Amino acid sequence: MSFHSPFPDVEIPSTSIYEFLFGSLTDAELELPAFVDGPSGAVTTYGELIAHINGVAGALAARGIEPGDVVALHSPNVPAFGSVFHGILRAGATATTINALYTADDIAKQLEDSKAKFLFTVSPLLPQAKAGAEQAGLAAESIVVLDGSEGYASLRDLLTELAPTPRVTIDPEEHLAVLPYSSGTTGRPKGVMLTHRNLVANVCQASEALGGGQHRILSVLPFFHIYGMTVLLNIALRNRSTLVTMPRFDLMEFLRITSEHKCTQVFIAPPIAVALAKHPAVDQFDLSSVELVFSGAAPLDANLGQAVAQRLNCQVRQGYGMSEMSPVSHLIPVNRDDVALDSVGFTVPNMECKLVDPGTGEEIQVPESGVSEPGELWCKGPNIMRGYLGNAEATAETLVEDGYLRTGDIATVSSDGVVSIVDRLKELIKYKGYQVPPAELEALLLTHPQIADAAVIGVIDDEGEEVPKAFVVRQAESGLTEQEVIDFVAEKVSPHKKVRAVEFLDAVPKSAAGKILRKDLRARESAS
Ligand code: AYL
Repeated sequence: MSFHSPFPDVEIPSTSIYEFLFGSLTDAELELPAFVDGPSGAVTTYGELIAHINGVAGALAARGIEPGDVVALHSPNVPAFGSVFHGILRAGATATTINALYTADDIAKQLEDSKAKFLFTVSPLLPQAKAGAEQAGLAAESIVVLDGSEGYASLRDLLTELAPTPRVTIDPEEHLAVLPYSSGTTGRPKGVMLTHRNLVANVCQASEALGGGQHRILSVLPFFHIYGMTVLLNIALRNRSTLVTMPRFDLMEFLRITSEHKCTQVFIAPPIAVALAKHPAVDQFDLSSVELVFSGAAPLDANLGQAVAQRLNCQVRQGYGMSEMSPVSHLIPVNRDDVALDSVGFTVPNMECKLVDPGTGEEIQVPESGVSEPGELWCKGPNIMRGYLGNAEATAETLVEDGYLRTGDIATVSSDGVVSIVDRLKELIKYKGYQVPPAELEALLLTHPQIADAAVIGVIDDEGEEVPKAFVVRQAESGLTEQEVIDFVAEKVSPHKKVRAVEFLDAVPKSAAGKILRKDLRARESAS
């Protein structure tokens, strides 16, 4: 028994994301601030943004980038992100956004897998970008350092070329706009193929529930991740809001910038809610401009959410989704005060969902009153990805019958359509909202000469945060310590992927087919 969004369908224009966001900009709107660089206060107007987007598209075309080519963007949140991101799409190319925390190895893998022909980065990230590009065989001429660096073209260099914007035809249904990387339900990160229509659709589906209208938006959540890309960047630009950017999280800067720029909407992942609810520094700032704090990407504790709402005297709302859904499928609308914060609210317009018993494969009934039994959440709608790049097998496991996407999350639904995420079926770990694919850490652990076998799962630490924990089988007579395992991994991975707890086992529990029985490890963990 499937359930629809309780809201009427919205119209989704059949157009490129550029046309959709900027096609109707008026002369008066060109003067509005699109971006404010939080640290410096520098403003980019909508008029400047459009000029820069067209300039980037022209410069890419002049360098031989054609529709269908992939261009990588590796940058923290700075105003130029918007110009480059939309410039790539304007040229008809596909943007693959790279996590700013990634190591050279991670960068090389994504460049190779996506077959990126060009890379934009920033000077603070150049050492790892350069090493990754070399490993992937990308020449220095194909790298632009936005803020400039000896031996590389800068964004200004590109813009002063004044190369004509190419005329490209974009079929919104087919043309890939972005390729963010996600490990999905299993394995290593894969390129998530999202079309122009996917991106346009999700803006249409989620914008209204977030209040629509013009806002000043504190933008610390990374634009390279789909949350920042759609929910911050694209929805804000569509509504002629102002994005106040921060390249990294620092509580004092976050509070100062929110207060100084009178931000009205603040988007966070749950760890920031802890600081907003508990840190004494919050009282030193005037945060009265804040109307909405919106959390997504990992479960928000309802009490914590309420504490933030009380302390800041604002609304707190939660959303849920996946990179594979562009990403928003569920959220609590701003105009609804009656929805429990431990839920993820309602299915967004134009979507249909069902819950499937992971044991029997049978559909779970939606009750006439009360709350359903838990089941795996399956979703369908115009925001669902086309598949994983070059990976038909993973695509077939995720996009199943009748256009449904298997989320790998366990949910319940109430008779009035409120969905709650109650567990995770898939192996993915979320650390502070960032994806940590256990398969990657397991493969790395197995390269240690004293490790015979390993399995990694997410566990909840003393602060209530999900962290990666490794279960390790040592080689015979090895005296390897827990700390040595932690250090071994920490040296090789980006900070969010560090193993933060270790336990030694005699054997990793496995199925007859050799698959790690993660649920046995989880059961062991909750029993301890
Ligand atoms: P990815 N509660 C519980 N789990 C969540 C939540 C939530 N609110 N949001 C995301 N997840 C988990 O691709 C869940 O396991 O996209 C899901 O399958 O990095 C996985 O994270 C997807 O991870 C918004 C704002 C969605 C943000 C997002 C997040 C996109 C994260 C809707 O309004």
